Amino acid sequence: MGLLDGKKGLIVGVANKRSIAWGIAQAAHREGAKLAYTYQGERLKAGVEELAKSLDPNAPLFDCDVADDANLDELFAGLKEKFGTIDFLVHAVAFAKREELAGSFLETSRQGHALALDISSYSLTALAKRAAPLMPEGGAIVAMTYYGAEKVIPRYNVMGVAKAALEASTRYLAFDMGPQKIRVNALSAGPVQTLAARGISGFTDMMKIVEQRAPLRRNVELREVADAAVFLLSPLSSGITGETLYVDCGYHAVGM
Ligand code: NAD
Ligand code: 0WE
Repeated sequence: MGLLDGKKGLIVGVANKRSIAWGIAQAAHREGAKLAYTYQGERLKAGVEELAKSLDPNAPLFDCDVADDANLDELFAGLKEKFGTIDFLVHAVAFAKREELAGSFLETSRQGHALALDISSYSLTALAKRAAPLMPEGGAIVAMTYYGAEKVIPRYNVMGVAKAALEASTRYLAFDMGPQKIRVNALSAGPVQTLAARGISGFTDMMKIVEQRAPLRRNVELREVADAAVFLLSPLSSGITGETLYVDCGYHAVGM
């Protein structure tokens, strides 16, 4: 008996085998879910296709740029055709221009702010709005966030502002979608070595600091993040919505 037996879900944000979205897909599959995926453009298609097919040769795949409303409409039309209804949605997408994640937040440009908020925050609302009609019997939505939403993490900069907006969005969406029995939660993961983390200067040092200061004295594993996501998608969390769940080995609980 799996926690997600008979459930269908859409996973947004797989880039490669290190992606948090892929970890969640594997855990959801293990618990019995049937999955559809999006990939961001032709460049990522073959890789995501290979991963998706390794779990289910029939998994539906859709090209999707979350900044494009028409593209999102096509995605949900296609998903409706393939799955009819869905039970859950995983949002694991973030983007800011590289230069915004270096130097000081003071230097954030108007355009850089708008782009980061569009891709990393508004996209959740855009997806949720279109997912709702496919969830007539209720459902669950999980979005990935990070501690930089709540406290200053040097160089996370405008992404911290975007994640704060994302977390606030989960609460407003939870309020609006609750009457339709759709739960909306955020999962705040500690640092994980992924494509989005690679090339961020000082990332390895940050992981060392977590190892020293987190109550569990180690970094979180992708498997642990994925299992917590499954919990938020499953009936085990039926009373939880509008929440941000930290899966960070306790780092967020420590003040000094
Ligand atoms: P990743 O690079 O594997 O995933 C990021 C995904 O965002 C990619 O699949 C990319 O294609 C997608 N994306 C970016 N712009 C897009 C667009 N315009 N349209 C569609 N897709 C787009 O990295 P990840 O670390 O797995 O990131 C997934 C989520 O987890 C992000 O929200 C990130 O902020 C969050 N997160 C990551 C960490 C970490 O340390 N890696 C920690 C906490 C939260
Ligand atoms: O959310 C993230 C990273 C998201 C991200 C990553 C990139 C790298 C490539 C968004 N946009 C881009 N744009 C690029 O061009 N994380 C939680 C991982 C992360 O990123 C940091 C961190 C942590 C942790 C940046 C600075 C400081 C800490």
